[in-house]
Amino acid sequence: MKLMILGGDGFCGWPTALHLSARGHDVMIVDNLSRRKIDIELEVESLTPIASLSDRLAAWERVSNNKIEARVLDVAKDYDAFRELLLEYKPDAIVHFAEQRAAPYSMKTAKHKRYTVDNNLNATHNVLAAIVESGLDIHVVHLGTMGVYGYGTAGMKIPEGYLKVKVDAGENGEVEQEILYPANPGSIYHMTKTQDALFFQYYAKNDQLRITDLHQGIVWGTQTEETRKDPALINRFDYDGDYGTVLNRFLMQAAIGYPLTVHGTGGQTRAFIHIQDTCRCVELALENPPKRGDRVHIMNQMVETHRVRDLAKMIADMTGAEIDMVKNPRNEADENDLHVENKNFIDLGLEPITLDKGLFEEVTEIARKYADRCDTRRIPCASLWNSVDGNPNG
Ligand code: NAD
Ligand code: USQ
Repeated sequence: MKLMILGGDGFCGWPTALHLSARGHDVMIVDNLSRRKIDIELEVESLTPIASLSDRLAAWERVSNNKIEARVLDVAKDYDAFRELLLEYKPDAIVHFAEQRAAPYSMKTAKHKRYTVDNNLNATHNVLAAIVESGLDIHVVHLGTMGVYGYGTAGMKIPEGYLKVKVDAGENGEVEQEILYPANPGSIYHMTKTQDALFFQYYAKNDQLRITDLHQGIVWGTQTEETRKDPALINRFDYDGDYGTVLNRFLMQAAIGYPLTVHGTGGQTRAFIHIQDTCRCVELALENPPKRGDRVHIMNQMVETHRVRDLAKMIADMTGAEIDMVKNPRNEADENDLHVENKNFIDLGLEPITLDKGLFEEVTEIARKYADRCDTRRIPCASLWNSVDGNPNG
């Protein structure tokens, strides 16, 4: 297949681009390098030393004999250039990772809220509008989030995107319908993903675009089969309070002897997936596209659920790390239960990688190796959720 990977320089996009190139697909990366620029803004760097995009691509060609093309382009802003690129490259499918993905960053100030909304909604809408205008039949695989469902306790297994409901229609009796699972975003970032979902519903209905939306859980791990092949291929590792996600942060904190930062009671339960499985799931989604006229395919891209304080205890027991119960900077429930359906990917052949001591060790080894690159001042989460908590920017 000819594949265009939007956001292919990022944490999920880079290993996915390599994974697909290694399996014989023609790959073009499109990225505006905004994630690297945000590191400069936040005065922090990936814990792992990441090579420039051109050095990454040269290293990949050297170790694999495969060439990945790349274009530096802002999908949210450079609509005409993006449409022209589609007409020139004519991809069979687009994998869309190109959004601002950190919930804390999206809550920092009004400026960050507005940037996240402008960037994410325009990127997604530009992709859809450009496909229609190009007249090409391109399958869109979008990386969405489990967070669209919200983190209340649903009292049931969360289905894959759609919910069967029975409505009391008065004299017409009971009406059965299948609706999009009610959106319940917990941050401005998560809200942009719930709005992406409406764009997808509309374009699948009106223009018969073929769209797969992957509701992904928290990704952990760093390296994949391909990124291990050369130091210049190493994946990024975010540990700071805005972009670092919980499990990678705990593993890295344990490795450098920093007490594990559990927010509040640590009662939040979340869904997790290893980065290698992210690559495999995208491959499976590409191999199993919807037909024209199908409704949006929605799959829950997650493997297991865990409560934050249980993860902290597991890592503390393994490593002797201390646990620090810090005041929760977020506006979220103290406790939630989470049960998630992931039958679609299992039926397509996903053999899930689950939390495993060996993989933990790999992450902690990386964290130990690059510990001198860690700026511990950047570890605490400094972005507060709402004005009620005294956030002057809320
Ligand atoms: P990331 O920030 O590391 O990568 C995103 C990439 O997209 C970056 O390289 C960035 O420069 C690029 N980008 C952003 N806006 C762009 C634009 N307008 N034009 C061109 N390029 C642009 O994030 P990630 O962790 O790789 O996440 C990728 C996607 O997966 C996101 O959409 C995110 O919502 C989703 N996701 C990530 C996780 C996770 O735990 N990391 C979990 C669930 C879903
Ligand atoms: N948390 C801690 N301590 C920390 C960091 C986080 O207790 O040091 C808690 C948070 O309060 C939250 C939970 O851990 O309850 C998860 O936080 P996170 O930062 O790991 O994940 P989140 O903000 O939900 O976002 C990440 C990705 C996002 C993706 C989402 C998938 O950044 O792109 O969409 O995971 S999901 O969580 O399933 O919606």
